[in-house]
Amino acid sequence: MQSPITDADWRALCAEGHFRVPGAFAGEALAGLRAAVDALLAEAPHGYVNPPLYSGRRPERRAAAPLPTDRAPTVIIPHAGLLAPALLAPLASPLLHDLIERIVGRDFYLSNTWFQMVPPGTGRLAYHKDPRGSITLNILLDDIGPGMGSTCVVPGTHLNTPPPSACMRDIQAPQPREVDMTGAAGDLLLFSAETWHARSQNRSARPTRRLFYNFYSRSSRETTAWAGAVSPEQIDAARAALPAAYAHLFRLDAAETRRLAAVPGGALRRFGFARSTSEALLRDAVFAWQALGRPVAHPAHPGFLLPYTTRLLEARRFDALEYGGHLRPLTVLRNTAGALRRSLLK
Ligand SMILES: O=C(O)CCC(=O)C(=O)O
Repeated sequence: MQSPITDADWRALCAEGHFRVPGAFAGEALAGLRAAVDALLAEAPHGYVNPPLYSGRRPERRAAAPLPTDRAPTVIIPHAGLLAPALLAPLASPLLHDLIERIVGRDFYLSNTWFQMVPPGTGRLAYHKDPRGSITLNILLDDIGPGMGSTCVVPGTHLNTPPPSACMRDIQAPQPREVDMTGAAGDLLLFSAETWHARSQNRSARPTRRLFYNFYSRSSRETTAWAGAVSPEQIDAARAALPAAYAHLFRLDAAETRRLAAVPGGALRRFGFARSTSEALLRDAVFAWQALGRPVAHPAHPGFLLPYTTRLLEARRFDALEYGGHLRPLTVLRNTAGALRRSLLK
């Protein structure tokens, strides 16, 4: 990354929830990333089966190419940056570090890192939001145009929207306002995991390759996807690949997170800020009401943010009409009945 993003770029990122930095890691940087990925693929040409995230279990190599009927029919190398520290080279950029810190607060974690190749013909991934309090980066390893298996987002939906499961008749279907996060090899793409996002079908004739890096604020999550799934030596090697000032990317301290997660204020505010997921609608609406358009700096811990927030949330106030207007009452009723049935059967 050659230069800091401008104020106009920052405003665009906050308003849209996604942003592209063209050519941020082109040239030699891209060649280094591709070489590291090639070495990983030489060991595991079909990638790995990824156990549930945060299970601490190690991924197992796939013996054969994924089938379109598999749960994740893409070639994935989980924890790629910890298997090949050369893939962490982009994170040594102070400009990028400052940008991530501006979004999620100081001492953030490298929460997850993976490589993904989307074979031609691979179908869509359904719309969802991920838990709050993070930012995801993609580095494109190929030129990727529309309909080539990249992440697609509905711009602006990190603000004032319930989760897609309450708003869309069919979360697998393309949405009218969606945009594919396309670009040239070496481009850096950022998106808020709180936008409505999915993955487009790869209708092209070739596989498309991307690197993913997800960063969590320290107040939003106690651990990382790679904790327990890679060896202590691999973590040491990853830490050593970056400047000493960035060691916080790999530092876990659950007690510190619990201290940061305490939110001052009344019962309603504490209810809203008590979970990272947006799937429980009432709590999600209270969170949005309490968090959107207000300062997210933690009042008791300088440099950190309130749990489950990013600075992108400061862009706009909560708008109950806009939030409620997205809801599909029948979908909400069906999902509520399903959740009730599941909890009664437990
Ligand atoms: O594969 C993709 O582009 C979708 C990424 C995604 O859904 C995520 O990072 O949560």
